[in-house]
Amino acid sequence: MDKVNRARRQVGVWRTTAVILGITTLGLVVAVVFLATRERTQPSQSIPTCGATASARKNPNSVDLSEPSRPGPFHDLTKHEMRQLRTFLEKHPTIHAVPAESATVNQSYIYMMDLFPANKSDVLAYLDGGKPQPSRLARVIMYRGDLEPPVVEEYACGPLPDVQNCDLIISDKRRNPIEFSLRPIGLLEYKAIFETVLTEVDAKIGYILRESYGTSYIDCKPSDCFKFYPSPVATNLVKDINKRRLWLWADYPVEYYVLHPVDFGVLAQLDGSNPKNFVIDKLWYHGKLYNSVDELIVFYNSSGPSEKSHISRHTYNPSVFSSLNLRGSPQPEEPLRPPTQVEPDGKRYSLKDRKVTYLGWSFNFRMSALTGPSLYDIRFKGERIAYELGLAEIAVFYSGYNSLHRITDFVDSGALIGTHSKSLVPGGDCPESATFINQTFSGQAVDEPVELVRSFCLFENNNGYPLRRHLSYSHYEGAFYGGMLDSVLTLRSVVTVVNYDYVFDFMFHQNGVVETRVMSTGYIFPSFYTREESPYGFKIEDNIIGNIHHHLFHFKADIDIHGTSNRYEILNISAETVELRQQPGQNYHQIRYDKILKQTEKDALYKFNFETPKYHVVHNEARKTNFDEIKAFRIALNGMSKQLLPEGVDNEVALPWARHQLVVTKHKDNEQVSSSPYAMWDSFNPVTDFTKFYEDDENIVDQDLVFWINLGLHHIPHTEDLPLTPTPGNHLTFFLLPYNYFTECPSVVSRDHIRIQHKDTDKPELGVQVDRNGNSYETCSLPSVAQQYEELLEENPDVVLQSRKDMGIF
Ligand SMILES: *[C@@H]1O[C@H](CO)[C@@H](O)[C@H](O)[C@H]1NC(C)=O
Ligand SMILES: *[C@@H]1O[C@H](CO)[C@@H](O)[C@H](O)[C@H]1NC(C)=O
Ligand SMILES: *[C@@H]1O[C@H](CO)[C@@H](O)[C@H](O)[C@H]1NC(C)=O
Ligand SMILES: *[C@@H]1O[C@H](CO)[C@@H](O)[C@H](O)[C@H]1NC(C)=O
Ligand SMILES: *[C@@H]1O[C@H](CO)[C@@H](O)[C@H](O)[C@H]1NC(C)=O
Ligand SMILES: [Cu+2]
Repeated sequence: MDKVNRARRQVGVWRTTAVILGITTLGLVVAVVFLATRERTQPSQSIPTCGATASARKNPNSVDLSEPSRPGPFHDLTKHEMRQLRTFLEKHPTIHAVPAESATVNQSYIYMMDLFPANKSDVLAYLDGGKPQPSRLARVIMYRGDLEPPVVEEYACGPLPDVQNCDLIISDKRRNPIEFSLRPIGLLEYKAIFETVLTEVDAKIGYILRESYGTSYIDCKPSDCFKFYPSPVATNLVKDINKRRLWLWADYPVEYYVLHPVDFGVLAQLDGSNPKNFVIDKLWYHGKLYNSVDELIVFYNSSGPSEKSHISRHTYNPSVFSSLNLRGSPQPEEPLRPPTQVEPDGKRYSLKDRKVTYLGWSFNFRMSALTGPSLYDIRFKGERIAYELGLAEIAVFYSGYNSLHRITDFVDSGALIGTHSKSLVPGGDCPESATFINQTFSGQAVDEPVELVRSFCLFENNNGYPLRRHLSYSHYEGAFYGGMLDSVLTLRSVVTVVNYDYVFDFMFHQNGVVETRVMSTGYIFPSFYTREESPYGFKIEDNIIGNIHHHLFHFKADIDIHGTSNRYEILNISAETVELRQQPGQNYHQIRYDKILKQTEKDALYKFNFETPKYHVVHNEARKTNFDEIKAFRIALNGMSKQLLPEGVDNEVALPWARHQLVVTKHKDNEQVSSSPYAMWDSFNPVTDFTKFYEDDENIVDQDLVFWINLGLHHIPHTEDLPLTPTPGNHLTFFLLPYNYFTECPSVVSRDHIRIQHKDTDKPELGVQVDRNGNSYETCSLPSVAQQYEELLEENPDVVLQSRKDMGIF
């Protein structure tokens, strides 16, 4: 007998001894455990089954995507409401909006119409108190190019759909009217820029462009002409609230143009509302800034070839580094389709009037044109957990040597976040089984409402990992298995703001957890390579460096735990020194937690510190657990980021929300949004100053609380960001987790759960049974793998639980 066999036999002997010992010494206890287990898991006769039985019943879930004639308080503006509102605005004696088709920058025209959510107290009185539904209002953004000086005006108009009034929105949290220079870029302005500034560029220095780059803007083959990438210069950089400056950077029109910059850009001056006054302010050429066209011409005409650019475009070919074509040798070698999601018994969620129900969950959702996706009235098992949960702002701050990247600080509300969510592709963006949902916005150049197709997708999938599981393999441990995959419902939208794509997911787990996630993908925004750019990025292709930048995302979570009277506490984790006791006189160190109640808004400002770990929990003091503990939800932040720029200068002023990872404020109806569509430009004097939300330092004990969450990441692009930034590694998430809220994990009710135990606990050798809670493979034609697995267990139950063989491992 060799050593290995001898060792095996010894282990076997030891095992047998241990088991006999176990059974004899712990016999009583084990028997009790077995009895209890058996009692709890007798399959109930009343459990219906899927498959045969189910086909006699009907899956009660349904999906209805039609637009309601009587929309609820959270529903976005319907087409009917938008049409009515537009007619009203065109007839209004002082607003007198012009029809979109004929509008010019110097007229009064409708920039955007969006739902203006009713005040929370009125909506709660309707939802919970049986009061009538509050009237629906719209927020209308009017561009008043017709006024002197031109301004932007925000109106609240209602009641919808038969509008009676439009009133300027007056609030101490948002100034109104707003300087015209701060308005989001619109289609009309863009058109005007091409007709003025860029046409002037071509007329005056087209020859420089053609000599330096082989193309220009107008006098070129259409498929060859430069495309221009816009980058706003916020007002704090020019120290003047009325100055509107926009860099336009030249890129070759190769898929994808942003990855093909040259070293030429124009700073456009777009003051006022008359496009005739749109002119060239400055230019960047070959690593230097020029104060005027003439200055550039004089330099250029008197310079030798070495002081000029000589760049030729990448010709488009299917394998150019920036294209999205398959290249290299394909994998797998043969076409084999990827795994896919199936819903064997149909949908387990319902959708009607933008309200979703799913395995105990319900919520409403919308897509604000201004701030993007938002969820309302999120409930689990009938109890409201959050009144509102949604995106508030997206920002990305760049650095660089060249004058454009140096000033580029995008605050994406200024590009209307919601309107960039469309055209989700089944199999590419969402599982094929998903429900795709259109979204309607008011148009800028057309009177009719614009329906963006497949703006959201809604799907249930299993994450491929267990929500929970435990295996007690051996007799001694009790011999049972219980586990279930984490099947979740996801509401997804992907916002494409020019080059970047942001994937926003709201996920509902069966254990009462809401997960909010953002992932970034899309193209990076690189600059033309020069040696001076090296502190700001790696050279990743012939002519480009990927400039370092900081992504930031702001979310609003209006959490309501058992009503609106809530407390925010931290569970403060610290190390303590205690006596070891068993070694008298010797100290020992361990961790503990202390509850700290946050009293005021300023007291609650949170900056993450690795040295002081803590939990953030929210509860209603009047509703404790059976054990008199806090019955709470926990806010867990996975994706916090530190904003390094100094506070109060430059464009940092536009995002004071990025100063803290978490801010808790008392709910106010006029503090609906932490940012504004003017934040891209308004850093000289922000229209909405988030610090005002907490500067009054109000008491937040037993109040209606709003949690403002900031996630982010620094991005130093690298070659594998070509062609697109991949999402793995940049998932930023936060969770709302029940925390002593339920008496046990609410997923215990899930039929997804699989339990395996011995058919007879006293006679394990008879084998095991698999309880699928009505989803038995015999009646439900489960995937054949499940059937094969159960057949395998019949043959050899030791595959899952210790039954006949002694495996020889503890
Ligand atoms: C969504 O938009 C597409 C394209 O316009 C249209 O065919 C489809 O009917 C729309 N879906 C709904 C539910 O209106
Ligand atoms: C408004 O702009 C249009 C073209 O952009 C121009 O033809 C018209 O004269 C302007 N009107 C006024 C009052 O400036
Ligand atoms: C610069 O050179 C261009 C092209 O040779 C010529 O048309 C233009 O008149 C020159 N301008 C000046 C100011 O020298
Ligand atoms: C909270 O914990 C930190 C360590 O994480 C400790 O320094 C601090 O004293 C604690 N505060 C309270 C009030 O317990
Ligand atoms: C909503 O609340 C704001 C701020 O408290 C108030 O000014 C406004 O009148 C309220 N709106 C309605 C429709 O009651
Ligand atoms: Cu990035």
